[in-house]
Amino acid sequence: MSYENILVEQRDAVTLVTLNRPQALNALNTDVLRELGEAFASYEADSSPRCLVLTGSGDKAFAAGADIKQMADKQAVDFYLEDFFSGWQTKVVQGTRKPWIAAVNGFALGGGCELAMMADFILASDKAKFGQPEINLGVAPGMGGSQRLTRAVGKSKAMELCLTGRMMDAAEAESAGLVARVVPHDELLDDALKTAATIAGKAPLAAMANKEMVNAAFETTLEHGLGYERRLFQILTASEDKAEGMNAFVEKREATWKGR
Ligand code: DAK
Repeated sequence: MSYENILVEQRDAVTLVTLNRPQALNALNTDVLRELGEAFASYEADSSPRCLVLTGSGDKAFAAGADIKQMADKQAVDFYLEDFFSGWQTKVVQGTRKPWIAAVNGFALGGGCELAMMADFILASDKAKFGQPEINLGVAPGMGGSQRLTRAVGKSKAMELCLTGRMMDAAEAESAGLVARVVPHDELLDDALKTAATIAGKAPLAAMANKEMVNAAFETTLEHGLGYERRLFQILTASEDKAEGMNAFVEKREATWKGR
């Protein structure tokens, strides 16, 4: 498949997707979102790539938000009729069962921050900046920012960021729990690809199940979450990869995963 607004490369078992509108700080428009949805759908459907990294091109931005120039003249009716940014594309990205990482290499603002927060986790360059500055445009987050940011950093900081529109740097984002790790800017992509390769080397069913059970923690009570985790564990014990993983440990050799 060929894309105009994103780059998609296979690096062994890792798919690297790069938002590619550096002249607009990788601002997200409907074409970018459509292509992103297609790339994630291909990743999900193909069993060979086992982890995905999403990053931004250029030195400044992951994505500086939704494309303000595209939204400026749109009326409420257009947003509604087009189901702008809430159609199948974002559902595909959010609903991906296979693991993926956001490698945030600069500004992640508004929709850019919201996109990064859809990832299983965020690795950030020490130059990254996060924020939900929609209030400066007379609007508010529309793609999950008020919900995911609040779950990640708590009410007080999420509220402060949304109400003031200020950006937080990578160190603050890490200490607030939004970011898994901060790495030097020039090492971000290598680190993200290496981390993704580590995940890609794990048993694929187990990776999916780990992702599913951690995400379940946000949707349910502790008691139900613990039951859910136990059931998924029990299901995994029926897999060929469970037998292989445990036998490999006992036999002191590397496991060879089948994804079954
Ligand atoms: N949209 C369009 N173009 C953008 C952009 C954006 N979000 N951000 C930057 N650019 C463009 C600039 O216009 C400029 O283009 P030229 O003037 O060269 O043509 C180029 O990128 C470089 O930007 P700057 O010259 O401004 O660069 P600086 O380093 O001076 O400043 C900045 C960087 C990131 C601080 C600044 O560009 C900035 O404040 N950008 C806007 C950030 C922002 O407000 N983001 C939130 C956008 S609102 C929805 C769901 C979600 C959303 C909407 C609807 N529905 C479900 C309906 C999401 C909304 C948003 O994300």
